[in-house]
Amino acid sequence: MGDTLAQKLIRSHLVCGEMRVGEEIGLKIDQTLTQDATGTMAYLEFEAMGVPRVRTERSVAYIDHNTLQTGFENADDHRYIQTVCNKHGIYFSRPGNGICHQVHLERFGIPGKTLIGSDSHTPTGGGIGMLAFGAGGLDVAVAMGGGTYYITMPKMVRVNLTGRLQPWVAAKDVILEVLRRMSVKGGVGKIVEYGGDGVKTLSVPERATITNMGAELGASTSIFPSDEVTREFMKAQGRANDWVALQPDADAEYDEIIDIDLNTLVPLAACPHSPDAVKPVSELQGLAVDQCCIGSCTNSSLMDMLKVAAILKGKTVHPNVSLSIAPGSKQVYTMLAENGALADLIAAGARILECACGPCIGMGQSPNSKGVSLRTFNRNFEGRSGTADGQVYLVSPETAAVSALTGVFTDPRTAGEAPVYTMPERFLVNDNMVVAPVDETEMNTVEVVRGPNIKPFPKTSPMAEEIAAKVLLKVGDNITTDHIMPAGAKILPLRSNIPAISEHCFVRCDPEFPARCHEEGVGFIIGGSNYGQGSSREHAALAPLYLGIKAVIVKSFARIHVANLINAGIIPLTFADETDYDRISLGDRLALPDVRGRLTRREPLVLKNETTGEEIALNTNFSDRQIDMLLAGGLLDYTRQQSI
Ligand code: MIC
Ligand code: SF4
Repeated sequence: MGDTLAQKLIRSHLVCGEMRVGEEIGLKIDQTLTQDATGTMAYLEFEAMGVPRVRTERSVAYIDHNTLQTGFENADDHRYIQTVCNKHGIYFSRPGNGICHQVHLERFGIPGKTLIGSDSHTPTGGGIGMLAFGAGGLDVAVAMGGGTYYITMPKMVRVNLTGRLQPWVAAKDVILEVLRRMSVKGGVGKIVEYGGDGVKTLSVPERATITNMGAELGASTSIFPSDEVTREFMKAQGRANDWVALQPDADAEYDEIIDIDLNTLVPLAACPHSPDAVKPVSELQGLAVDQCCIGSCTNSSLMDMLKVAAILKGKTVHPNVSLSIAPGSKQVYTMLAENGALADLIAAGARILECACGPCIGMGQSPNSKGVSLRTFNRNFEGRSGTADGQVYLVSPETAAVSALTGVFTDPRTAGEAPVYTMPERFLVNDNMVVAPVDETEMNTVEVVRGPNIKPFPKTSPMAEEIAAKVLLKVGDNITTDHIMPAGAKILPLRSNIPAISEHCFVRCDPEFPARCHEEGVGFIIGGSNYGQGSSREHAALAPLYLGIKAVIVKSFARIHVANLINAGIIPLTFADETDYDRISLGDRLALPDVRGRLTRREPLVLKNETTGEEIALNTNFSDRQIDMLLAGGLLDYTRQQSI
């Protein structure tokens, strides 16, 4: 039996473990990326490890999230990241250069290489055939130091594409269709590999839209083959030499196959508040729209922008709609300016933003109360826009642009001829906003600048013999990292200050949670299925760590979050029988007797509900490495004990 493309890349990067589904495997990482909202912590962790220079082939730090500088904090963090990168051998993409995933695809990604990034949408790189994973900052720090990256060997899903997209139907509609079929937890423990005849009809930016939003499936990653289309893209970026052809073996076997006929797809929208609440746009036709936002790492390529400019050209945005547009990178922005398309956007009344995450992470442009906002982004979790009752729909750039003109939800197929635009043969290449690090021989001349908002990594301690504490929070299914550790313009500047950001932990679910934690000192969290879906932010583990949470017990976890909990030394546990979730209430006193001894001896853990007197069985299928990490008090302590 042959290998799937993902299996081939895993095999060629395998450091340890057996490639058997469900087993832990270790991978060699060729490239890393960070962004500024997770980057400060990642570099503080890297510094704490004491490795002088990065050992990857290429590591890049991007500034794209915290670009709204309403106080000194974000600017201080940018300065810290710039200096720490300069010293330790990391390339620094300055604010203004664009969104990490878009720029990485354009300028640094290489087919066949492994990439991990401290951002859940790192699988965007799968659009050019990279094996790219979102990870916590600590995992990225370890990889920068030359350490192995561990994942659970995933199942393989093949999405078989046939036919060709019809006019007005976009790559966004392909991934929304996959989300409709698989749901936000359908990809957990799986790699989604695209293949079939339809692949060659999709350009690299379109493929990247699809692999980017594979994160919303909960998938480990998504990947496209590297073919002639990829070669053309690399060539247009002046990087033809980096191209290699990559295909799965003809006799590769997949655990699951999904067939999608591109001819039959229609414009789709993910309704509030989940990326898998997908309906045809035609069913929403006529709903009044307050805002449209075009951009984000999912849909901010030159191609997306040119389409939108062609739709808006010579027209005016509807009086009741605010339309914001953020091109994905300096390359995209400059090319739009040079070919006149930017003028068409401005003339139509679009509010042009800098090339950064912006409204996607709640950095400005929050909609009005109960406002209907059509966004080309990838997440529409409740409150993420910054407006608690905002109604965010995820749509293609075509649907957003056409609806911005009509003022109501509009199926773009009703708008006449599809937009005509031409893609240039060459992209404009100018890497003047990427700062190369100093040579190793000069690293001691660089002083790392730390602002007053930058506080050290929270204190960890080895696992206790026994844990006995109250349930300080009980939540339901599909809790996102935006519930656990909200983002937005007010809270994001605290990303380098765990004590301060912890005061916002879970406040959207229960405003009293931080205070209760301070009162009790230690505690448990109980949750439902797919707990921790969404972002890679390790703050969703570090804030609970700081607040004294010792274990999180749920029906099931999302992949990156469970790794972050272990990295932080918090024990992630699942119920052996999901109905036991109902046998625990907020405030119950729970105990994990002899937890240290039992984990050391690889014995199952038993949870005692001391309030009801019941015993509850738990799953404890940790790898030896994970157990050692938990016993040590997390990855940082574990790494200090080992030599990487
Ligand atoms: C997101 O889209 O939620 C973010 C903001 O990019 C996060 C990273 C973060 O929280 O800093 C992600 O996707 O990992
Ligand atoms: Fe930035 Fe939004 Fe992409 Fe996250 S999903 S990296 S916030 S653009």
